[in-house]
Amino acid sequence: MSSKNIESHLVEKRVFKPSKQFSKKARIGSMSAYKKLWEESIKRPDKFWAREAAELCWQEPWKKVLEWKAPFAKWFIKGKINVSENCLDRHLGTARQNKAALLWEGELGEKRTLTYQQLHREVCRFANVLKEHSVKKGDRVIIYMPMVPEAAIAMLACARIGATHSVVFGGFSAEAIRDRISDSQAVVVVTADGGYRRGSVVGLKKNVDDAIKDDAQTIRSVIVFQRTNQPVSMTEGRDYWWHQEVAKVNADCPPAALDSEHPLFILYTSGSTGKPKGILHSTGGYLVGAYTTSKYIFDLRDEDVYWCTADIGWVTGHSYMIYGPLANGATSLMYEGAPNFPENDRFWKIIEEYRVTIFYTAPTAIRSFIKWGDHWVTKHDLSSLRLLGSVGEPINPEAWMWYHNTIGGGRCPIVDTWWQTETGGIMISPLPGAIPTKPGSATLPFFGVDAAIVDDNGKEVGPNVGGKLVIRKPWPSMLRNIHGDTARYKEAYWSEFKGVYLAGDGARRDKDGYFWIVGRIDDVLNVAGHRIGTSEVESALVSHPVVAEAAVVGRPDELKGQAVVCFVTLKEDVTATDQLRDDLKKHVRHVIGPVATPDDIRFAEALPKTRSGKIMRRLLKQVASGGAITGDTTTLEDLSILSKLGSSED
Ligand code: 7RM
Repeated sequence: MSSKNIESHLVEKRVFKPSKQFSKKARIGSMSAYKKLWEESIKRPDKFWAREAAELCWQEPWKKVLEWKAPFAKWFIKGKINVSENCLDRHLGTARQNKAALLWEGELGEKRTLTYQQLHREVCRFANVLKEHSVKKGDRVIIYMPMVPEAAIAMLACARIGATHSVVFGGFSAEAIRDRISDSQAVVVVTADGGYRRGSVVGLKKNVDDAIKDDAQTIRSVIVFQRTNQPVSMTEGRDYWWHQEVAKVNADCPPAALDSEHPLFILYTSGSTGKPKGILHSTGGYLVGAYTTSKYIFDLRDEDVYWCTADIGWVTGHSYMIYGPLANGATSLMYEGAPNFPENDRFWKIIEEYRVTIFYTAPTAIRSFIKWGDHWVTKHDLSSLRLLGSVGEPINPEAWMWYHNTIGGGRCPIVDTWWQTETGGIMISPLPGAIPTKPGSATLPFFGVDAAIVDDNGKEVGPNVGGKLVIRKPWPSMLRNIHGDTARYKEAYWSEFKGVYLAGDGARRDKDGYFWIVGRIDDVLNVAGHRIGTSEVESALVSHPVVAEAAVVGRPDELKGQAVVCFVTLKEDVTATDQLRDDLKKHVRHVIGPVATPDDIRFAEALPKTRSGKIMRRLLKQVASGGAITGDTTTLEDLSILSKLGSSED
């Protein structure tokens, strides 16, 4: 996919201007309005961000907008603010009080609506439960939940009392939970008996049990929401039922006055080494970022029904299902399950039924919809849609056009939003009423974002020259650190170019200054929108007793963007069999989780290495893609290895 994208800006002539009708109503309704505000936001960031931040409610005003001692930023210095108050209390006593905050649909078709008032009540009660379990300001809480309103309630409850949440995606394994508990030193886990996925039950509580069975580490309590009613084991004095705990407390819980820089959450994401990075986000700056981007990019209105299909286990679920939309007083739809359950048209059924107006999903999902066929779409009335969004990986122009025509009926602008766990909020994206779109381009930077493409020396490159994507100024929702590892924070993002944020993506700009993101330049794969470090998969493989060495690379995949291909050498006297291949796949699933399941395992006699012993991933990528070996192989230690790297079908 990405290789097609590299050229697409050179051949892509199609430009889609926002319709007059859309622009007239939009907050930013013209290119000149965008440019004017963007320039102000870059030249006078204090002024721009102070105006945006003033739309939120602060318990104490800030004294200074920004303090930047690279690579450490502080935003809204000395300001006191509470995220849950801004997402909930702020709308009470207004016309939004009885408006739906969350519309929820379970995979089995159950429906729940929580108004702002109801959500506020549930959040206050659960915050009191956390307090009863001695959770204090600054303590970490792991949330390992299915997509149910209680996941959002748990997050907002943490935010209310100043506990730092760390949501662990339900597709991660017991070992992944264990690692995150140990890294974050969390005191409580919030989970559920199980969750539904494509009709079957995922045993979340069982995974938590496995994670802490030998050693609970710092965990004092496990609070279990009852979702599936399947039997689970409950350990006396450690495990508590959600419904029993909330029955014991009242709904009176004032929002804590938190410093603007107080850590709101840690979210683990893959990097170039085996250990995931705990990306740390702040309270005030993060919220201002999520609020402002949601307001301008999704152009949220009170009458919208907004649906972001991301799981809360990913940053998109944090910023654009919960915090951004609720801070704007919007109605956010949450769907528990799979897009093809019970049939391939589940998403379109939901859009039709709830009259969804804004739909935000990932290119990998779009490519599946294309494959399943238009008839699943055309039998539904999608005329309520007015705006579409894409996130997670580059969207190929063909998928963009299909999204535009078949889902958007040719009338909805598409916002292709580039950002990362680290950036907290959208960085490069069209403003739907202002910026003409081109299929495959995330277009132009958001307010306050000083994005550029530079060469290896940090020098900005000219139009249509590829390079590294960097951000040259701090922004409110930027990560503040890697939890417990300041050295890695400096090294990973700020060491290549001094004082400049290195995104880890390759990109170019066209003659109109539009950004075309190519993909990661580090050893991170993007599999169906999930970030997976090749070294994480490699360490999982070598942790298996028969594996001597492993190298993992990505192969372009029509649906998932990239597929995980593993080259494995076995210890002496171990025979490569299909059974072993399956065992190794299962082993990786067990160690990391289903999201990292290898697509292909190839047994090799040896791996191609340079004389200094570095695995030549470039060659392996070519072998994995079935392409001819091209380029320089002069540093290859043993050329005969290349011919021996068979395919998995051997
Ligand atoms: C939000 C999210 C981040 C990585 C990022 C890119 C890729 C995300 C786009 C994109 C091209 C996009 N956070 N990426 N959005 N590439 N166009 N619109 O995805 O931390 O999980 O991943 O995803 O490579 O660095 S993430």
